[in-house]
Amino acid sequence: MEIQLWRKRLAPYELAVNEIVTKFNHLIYERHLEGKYSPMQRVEGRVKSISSIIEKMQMKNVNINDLETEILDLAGVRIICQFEEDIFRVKNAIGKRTDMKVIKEKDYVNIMKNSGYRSFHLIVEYEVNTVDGPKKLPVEIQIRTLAMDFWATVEHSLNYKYRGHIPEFVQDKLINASNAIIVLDREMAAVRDEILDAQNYNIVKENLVSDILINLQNLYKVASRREVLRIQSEFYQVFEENDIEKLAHFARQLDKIAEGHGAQSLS
Ligand code: 0O2
Repeated sequence: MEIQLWRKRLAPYELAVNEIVTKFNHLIYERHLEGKYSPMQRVEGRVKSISSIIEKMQMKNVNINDLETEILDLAGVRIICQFEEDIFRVKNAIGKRTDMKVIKEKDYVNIMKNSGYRSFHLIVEYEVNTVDGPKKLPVEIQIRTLAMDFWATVEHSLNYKYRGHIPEFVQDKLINASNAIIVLDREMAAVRDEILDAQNYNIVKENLVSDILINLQNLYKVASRREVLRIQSEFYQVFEENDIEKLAHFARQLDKIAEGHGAQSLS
């Protein structure tokens, strides 16, 4: 098939990946705006490269006419979580979405592949609107922890190096590493609440500081320089104290001052 035809055939998948990645990233953004922890840490996506599609078609003996029905990971989205239990929270949340329908699930988290690979896979049906009208297509969503992702990335590059024939002694090491990751993820789960508290604290603090700085910047345009300098030096003092309650109180007071000056609507 000509390269141009490949591109045309893969274009809807490109759109699906872009839309889903944007939607999931927006969920992370909304969580952070609320000063809350997001079970999704990072989202990435890709359309399978033409060479790896051809390789997979040859390996699975798939005819080009059956490409879309036989190869279900032409569009792929990967969600990275911090903790193993987040994988299942994310998977359940995806199951409740109205813009995609789960048509297949593979739990390689609890049932590790022989290679040592662990991840939760979903195939969802997703509709895109193309120039030729609406088109429903499958998208593979892989959900894994940071540690599982590290393992998969390393193993993937080894597979590339050894062209699928990783020597036995390397394979044994990879299985050991995967087992070590199970232990690591369980250990991290035990201190999850502590870690979340610390991270939430940082998110709340970052949001407060960002709001304060925007208000100060806007006040410079409308209030007297002396007043803004006074507020600014008060802010530095409160910031130095590292007390989130005081910082929140300061942010609320500043909000009122900015509102009084009509400074909040300034960009
Ligand atoms: P790439 O280069 O990542 O795209 P099936 O449903 O069994 O008919 P499939 O697609 O082989 O078909 O299913 P599976 O096993 O769920 O694998 C899909 C993808 O999961 C793979 O895509 C990999 O991305 C990942 N994966 C599965 N097994 C392994 C593994 O042992 N190691 C690593 N690193 N990744 C794995 P591709 O097309 O193989 O590769």
